[in-house]
Amino acid sequence: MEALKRTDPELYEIIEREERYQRSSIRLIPSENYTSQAVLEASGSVLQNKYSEGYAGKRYYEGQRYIDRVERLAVTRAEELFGAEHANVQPYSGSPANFAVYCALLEPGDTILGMALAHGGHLTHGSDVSMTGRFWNPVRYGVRKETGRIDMDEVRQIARAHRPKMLVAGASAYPRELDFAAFGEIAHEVGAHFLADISHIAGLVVAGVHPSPLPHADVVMTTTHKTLRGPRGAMILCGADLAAAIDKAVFPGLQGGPHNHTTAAIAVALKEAASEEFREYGRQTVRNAQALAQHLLEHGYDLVSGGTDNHLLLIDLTNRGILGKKAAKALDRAGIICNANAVPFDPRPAFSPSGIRLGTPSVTSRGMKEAEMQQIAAWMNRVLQDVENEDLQKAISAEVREFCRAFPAPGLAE
Ligand code: DSN
Repeated sequence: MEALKRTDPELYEIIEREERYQRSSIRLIPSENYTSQAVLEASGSVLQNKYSEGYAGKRYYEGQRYIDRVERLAVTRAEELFGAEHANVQPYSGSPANFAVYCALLEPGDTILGMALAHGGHLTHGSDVSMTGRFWNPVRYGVRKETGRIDMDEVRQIARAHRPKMLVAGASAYPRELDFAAFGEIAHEVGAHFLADISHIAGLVVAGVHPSPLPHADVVMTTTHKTLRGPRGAMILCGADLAAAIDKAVFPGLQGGPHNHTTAAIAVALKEAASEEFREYGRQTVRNAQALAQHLLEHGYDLVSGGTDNHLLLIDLTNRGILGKKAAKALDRAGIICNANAVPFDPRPAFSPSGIRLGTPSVTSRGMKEAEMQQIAAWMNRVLQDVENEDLQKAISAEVREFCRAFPAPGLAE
C-alpha cells in the first residue's frame, strides 16, 4: 500500500493497525472471515472504475466487453456451485438482497413469517426496527424455551393461522441445523414463497456439512463474506420462473450500477469454494465449533440448545452473573473478539444482552484445529472467571499474540 502511505499516511496507519489487530487476535465473530489475497486483489482492482447498469449483454452503458465477462463468470460459478437455475450477483449486501426478494415477490402489506430477531433471526426477516417490518406485515416464530431449537410443528401452526405470503428460514444466531425440507413443505402448504437466507451457512452448504435449501426453497439469498469467505456482497439464487422478477427488483428496482470489483471478487471466491480444500475448510469449521462448545461446556458454560451443529455458538452467561457486553469487552482486551448477543427469552435489552456469540470461520481459515479450540476455551474461561482483572487480560493478550504467529491468516502480510 505504498501509494496510500504517500497520499494519506493517516488512513494508512489506521489500516495498518487494523491489519495487525486482525493478525494478532483470535476472531470469533461468526459472520466474519479472512478472504484470500486473490479476493482482495480482485476487490481492489480497476473494475472499481466502471459503471455498468443492467445485466451482461443488456447494459445501459457501452464499454462493457470485459465487465460482461466478469459478471458472467460470477453468475455461472454461483449457479454451478449451488445447483441453481439462476443467480443474481449484484446485490450490495444481504439486507438489500432480502429487500429485493420481498419487492420482487410481495405486495406492500403482505405477511412475512420469519424467525424473531430476539431468538436469532435477522433484522430483515421482519423485525420492527427494520423497514421490512414496516412495509410488510411481520409474524414471527422462535425457538422452544426448553430446547433452544425451532419447533417445526409450531412454525406450521403459525403459518396456518396467518397464511403468510413469504416464509423465511435463516438466522444470525442459531446454532442448529435448519430443516429446509420442512420449511418448504409448510410454505407451499399455505401458499407462501419460501426464502432461505443462508448468509451464515453458505460455506457449510457448499462443504456438504449443512443440508442445502435447494430444491426446497423458491429463492435462496446469501451474503458472500461469511463462511463463503468472499468479499462483502450478496447473491440471490432462484429458479428460471422467478429470474426476471428478481433481476428487475435488484436493478432497476433498488440499485443502480453493480459494484464490479465486488462481482469479480465474488467470482474468485466461488472458484475457491469449488475446491476440495474449501470443502475440508467447511468440515473443519464445524468440527472446531463443536470442539469449542465441548470445552466450554466442560468449563461450566451454558450453551443455548446445549451445543452446535454449525459454525456458531451462543453462551448464556446468566449462570455466571456476567453481562454479555462486559464479557465481550474483557475478551477483546485479552485478544479474543466476539460479540454480545441476546439469548432466546432474554429479559435484558438488546444493547446489553445476557449472552455472547462465537464462531469458528475465521480461526479455521488460519488453520486452527480442535487442539487450538481447547486452548481458546481455556483462555476464555480464565478471562470470564475474573472479568474485572485487566492485568490478567493484558497478560493473556500477549499469549494470544504469540499463539497467533503460528497461524498465518489468509490475505494478511506476514
Ligand atoms: N450482521 C451479521 C451478523 O453478524 O450475523 C448478520 O447480517
